[in-house]
Amino acid sequence: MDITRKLKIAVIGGGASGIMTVIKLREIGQTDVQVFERASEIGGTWRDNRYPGIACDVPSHLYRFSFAPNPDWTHVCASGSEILDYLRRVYDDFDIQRHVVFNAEVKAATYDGGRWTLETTVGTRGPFDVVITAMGILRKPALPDVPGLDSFAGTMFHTLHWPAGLQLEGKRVGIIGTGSTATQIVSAIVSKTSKLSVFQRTAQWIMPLPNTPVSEEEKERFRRDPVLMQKRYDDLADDFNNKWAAAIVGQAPRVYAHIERTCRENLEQSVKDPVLREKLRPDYKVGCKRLVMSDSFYNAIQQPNAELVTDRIEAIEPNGVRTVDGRLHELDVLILATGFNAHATFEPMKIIGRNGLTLEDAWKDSAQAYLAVAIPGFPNFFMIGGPNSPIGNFSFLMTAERQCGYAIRMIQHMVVTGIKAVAPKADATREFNEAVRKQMGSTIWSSGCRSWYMDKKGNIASWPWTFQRFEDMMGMPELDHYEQFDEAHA
Ligand code: N01
Repeated sequence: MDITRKLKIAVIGGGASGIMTVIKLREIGQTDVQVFERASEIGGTWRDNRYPGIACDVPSHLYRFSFAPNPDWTHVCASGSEILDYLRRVYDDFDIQRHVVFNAEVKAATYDGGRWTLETTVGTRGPFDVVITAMGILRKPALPDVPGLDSFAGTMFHTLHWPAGLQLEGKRVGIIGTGSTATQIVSAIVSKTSKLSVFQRTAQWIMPLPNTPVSEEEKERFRRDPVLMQKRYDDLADDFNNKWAAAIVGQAPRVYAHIERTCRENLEQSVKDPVLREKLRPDYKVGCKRLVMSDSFYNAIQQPNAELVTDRIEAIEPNGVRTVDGRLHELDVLILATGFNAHATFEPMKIIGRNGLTLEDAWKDSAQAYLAVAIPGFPNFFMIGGPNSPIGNFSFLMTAERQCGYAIRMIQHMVVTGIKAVAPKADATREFNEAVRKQMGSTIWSSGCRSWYMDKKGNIASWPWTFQRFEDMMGMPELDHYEQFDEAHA
């Protein structure tokens, strides 16, 4: 047995979790790692989303890799470009470039004889002993299912494809949607437009989150005192994981009551016109849909040139949006802030596991994984952001680090035992998913609303337990839930 055995490892995706995976693999001596990135630069969601007002609504001192503190965050919540700069810095500091193949979209991954071969847009690559997917969750835009979408004569785009240099000054702009993306955009552009029509299908609960600048003195304190910076991270993590996330899954009723009261008061106190206030009042429980964090949206929607349109959209026409009351809202620009399909996990990539089993077949009823990280019949294939990852409760970077840590532990196990391939057992996977389903019924996400957490069948694809449970499960793989394959390499 060779405990220094080097595996050949493919990572799919060069966003935050892909970069982190390379760093973590190198820490355990696994240096033969190739990252396949479909674009020509790193950054994932923070590279692709370039809309005005983009920022992370998780506080910056928490929204960073645990191993790469940053004393220089300029705001409580960093802008998209600041986060992208941070990721680029980590990428350079940790010398990740030598691992990355750019413009290499993975079209197919096939397991055969104990190894994986990838078909990419730059050719066939492999074989690899292990594949780790780090492709993000919100990649595939969801377009609105309204008639006439293609007939619009003005400028129309999904928020993921914000046109560089788009001028909105003096334009009549419409935006469909009132989720986290739309509310950031509305606040950022309302003062530029001559008229902004916001098409709301469902009102959102909004938690006020003042995004104040970080003073130079505070940055300097963090530069001088890494312990202080770590304490800020730990305090935020405690608030986020043990209070906020616990409240969302019903484990902290007092915290939940506080969140609910804050959202309700925000609406009462921020919106003066009672008619508008009622239009903005959701009819479902706080936290059922992902909360919007904003201290500027209510102000923006009350500007004289802004209009909240709550009549349903009947059709898109060349000159604008027609609502069911017969009114045509004439527009020059139409922004589709209609979110993402979070359940098309790997589409359009084809994945073929052991004995020719396709992922399409394995997931024909619904996308189910073992602990959100591995799939029966697909050995040595680990996912960051797989089905039932905690998308609705934890900060994604914290999730990604723990899921990556799980894959690393499984890889170390294979190395020290000499086992060639492992995949979770079907019954362990079934039991996990049954437990998820049972628990999900008691979460706030199941309390009667439509959200992007739900797949087409109404299954909610999140993690219905506490952060501590997630951390424990990711920290200690149950090896008897796995089967081993000692397959001869072809
Ligand atoms: O998408 P969404 P998003 N006609 O799905 C509406 C993350 N994020 O891009 O509620 C009319 O939340 C839809 O209406 P309804 C974050 O996790 C993070 O805004 O389904 N309307 C809804 O209002 C977030 O949750 C940050 O009735 C239609 C909107 O479009 C996730 O991304 C910032 C429609 C879609 O909202 C997704 O947010 C931004 C139709 N046919 C985003 N179809 C951070 O700050 C859809 N809608 C970290």
